[in-house]
Amino acid sequence: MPVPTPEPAPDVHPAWLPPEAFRAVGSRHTLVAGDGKLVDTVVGEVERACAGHGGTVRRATDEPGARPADLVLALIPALPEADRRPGDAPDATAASGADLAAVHAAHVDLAAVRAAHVDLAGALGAEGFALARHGQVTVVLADAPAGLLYGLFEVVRLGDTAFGPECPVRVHRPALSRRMLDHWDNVDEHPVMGQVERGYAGGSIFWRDGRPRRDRARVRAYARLLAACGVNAVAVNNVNVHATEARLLTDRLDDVAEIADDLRPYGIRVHLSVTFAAPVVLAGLATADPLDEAVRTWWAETTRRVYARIPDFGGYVVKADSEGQPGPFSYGRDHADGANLLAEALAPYGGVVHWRAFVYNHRQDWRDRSTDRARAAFDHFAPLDGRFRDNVFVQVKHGPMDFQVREPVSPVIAAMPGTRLAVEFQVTQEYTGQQRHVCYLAPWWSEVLRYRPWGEGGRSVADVAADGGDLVAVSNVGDDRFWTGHPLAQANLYAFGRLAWDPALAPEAVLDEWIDLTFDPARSADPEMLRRTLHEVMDDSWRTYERYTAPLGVGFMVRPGHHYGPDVDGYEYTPWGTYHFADRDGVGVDRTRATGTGFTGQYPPPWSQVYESLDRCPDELLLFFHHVPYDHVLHSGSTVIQHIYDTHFAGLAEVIEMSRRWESLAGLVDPAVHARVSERLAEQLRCAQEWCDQINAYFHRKSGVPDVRGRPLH
Ligand code: GCW
Repeated sequence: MPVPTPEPAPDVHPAWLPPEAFRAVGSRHTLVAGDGKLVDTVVGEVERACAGHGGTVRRATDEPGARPADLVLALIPALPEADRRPGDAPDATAASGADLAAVHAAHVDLAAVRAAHVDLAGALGAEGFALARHGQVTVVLADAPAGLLYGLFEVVRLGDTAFGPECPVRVHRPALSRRMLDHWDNVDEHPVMGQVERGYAGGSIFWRDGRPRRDRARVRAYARLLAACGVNAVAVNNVNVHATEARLLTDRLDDVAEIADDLRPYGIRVHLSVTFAAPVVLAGLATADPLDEAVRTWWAETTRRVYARIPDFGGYVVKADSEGQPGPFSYGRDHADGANLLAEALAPYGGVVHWRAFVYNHRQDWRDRSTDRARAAFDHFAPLDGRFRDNVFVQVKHGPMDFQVREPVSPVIAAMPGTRLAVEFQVTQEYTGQQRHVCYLAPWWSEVLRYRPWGEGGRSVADVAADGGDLVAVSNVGDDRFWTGHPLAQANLYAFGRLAWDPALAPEAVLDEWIDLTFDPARSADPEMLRRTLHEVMDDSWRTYERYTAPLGVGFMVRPGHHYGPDVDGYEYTPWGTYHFADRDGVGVDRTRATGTGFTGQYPPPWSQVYESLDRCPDELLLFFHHVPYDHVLHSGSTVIQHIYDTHFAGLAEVIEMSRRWESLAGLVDPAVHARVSERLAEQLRCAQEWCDQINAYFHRKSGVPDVRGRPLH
């Protein structure tokens, strides 16, 4: 039975899957070979596409169609064996003319398709697929149903190009086997954090007022969008687990199962954030000590029940001993003890623990210069390397602080060769404009993924994550009609999925894909201008945001609490460990081994030396690693103080230009999208002006150094 595709309310924006994106598939004739739930989803998708565009779809087991197939989507094991000796099988990249003829004959010769690709069988894995063009027929082959689903979405992405001239077989396999989103969604609205902690797109897509939302079509539509960009795992509740949310593990498990049912047809597994104190708060045990026998038994039994209800359940996410969440420290145990307790309970079912490394002292004395929050994750976790069970993923924020617009890569990523690591990104724009500012984050993530902790020639962050680890991001989605509040922030969600599938993709190329799917420029009055302008607005928007906010990697300078807008000293005298130390002479945090906190020593060479050295430290991270006088000369030739003035004026000017460009798209994009983005740009402009003025005024007043260009500094 084909799975019907979800139909959310008509005012919900289709994001990157508008009906037009399916024109190339839906106007053709498709044959599907194979069985399974996800194959049913594939058939449902193609049926819907055909209903809108006039094509047909049939299964290999149906009566032969009247028309030749243009597209074959087939599980290799479902194809009939060719009646030939192995030596006769043509090679995969160059099927013989006879095979080509057979493939595009009215009744596609599926045996010939199989024979042509005999070497791919078993090599594509659980999610991979191969795309080939045989004469007039496009063929997608997979070993397993998920591969067929991803293959279909690749064909959608390619559009008519997928049906172009013959080309060599292209094999696609995800670099990372788990590509996961964490939702910081609360079941009950939290008095301070609301329904979604750090959510900027309305309410939760999963929960409302203490219950699962009744709008299941919306959840299914979300699953569909995620599958189309490659995401295959979702944690459905906040890592800060409050009282109601704790119960999702036990008496509210049916609610989780309901979401799992909605996500499953698109190959997405559900994970749950749990509280480490669960045995105490849910079962009344006297302790949650990970080495206590009764605690172990409780987790084992509770987990058994979870799997009895949700057989494909993914596992637990845990924030322990962090920002007030309970953890093993209360019992004199460490994070390995804690993580292994849950891992042991999950292991019989193939489940995993994502144990977060975001552990630091959030009650720091600001007078104490020796404590360095940047050091904390490494100090806690690196010594535990090798002690975690095989189904534990230590989940590390990509930077050592907290999703600032610029940070170095976390040294933890290079410090735990004996541990599976999940690298964590933040798609929700907590510190990058809160989905009121345009800030396309893929260039930033791409930089992180390509960074080589051991220097040129060594492995990259993406390599480390791919080697037994995974990639996780905090979602930016809510029940807003544009999904992400700012319509252009959809691109960040799309890009996260695509980079997790293939970290080598270029951010501009990913943006191209997103633009083509979402805006269908080919059908607009001016395709070239539409594409170009969207690139102009978005490509460099992360660097623009960096220019008008905290300079040179120093971070924070945001309003405490909600983290929006400038407040240079907002965090300076707080317990949070987020300081810039600006005084009349200079600014920045000395994290050197020679005179500072020693954080640079957490990196392997060459970076331990590069960051230590004032001469070699990259400009953009200078104030993260060094405290320097305002007249310190950067590699760029500018002084620090002049750089601050110049970049802030430049960033503001770029936002003005961005707004002008966006206005020029009126009439070329959906008016509702245009209006929403214009409204957000007005706020971005107001806020960028505020940043520019406050930062410049602040540093002018501190330093007394005038702007060499004589601009107003207030
Ligand atoms: O960046 C901080 C956020 C918190 C968040 C925390 C975390 C879920 O301000 O809201 O809590 O990170 O990552 O756990």
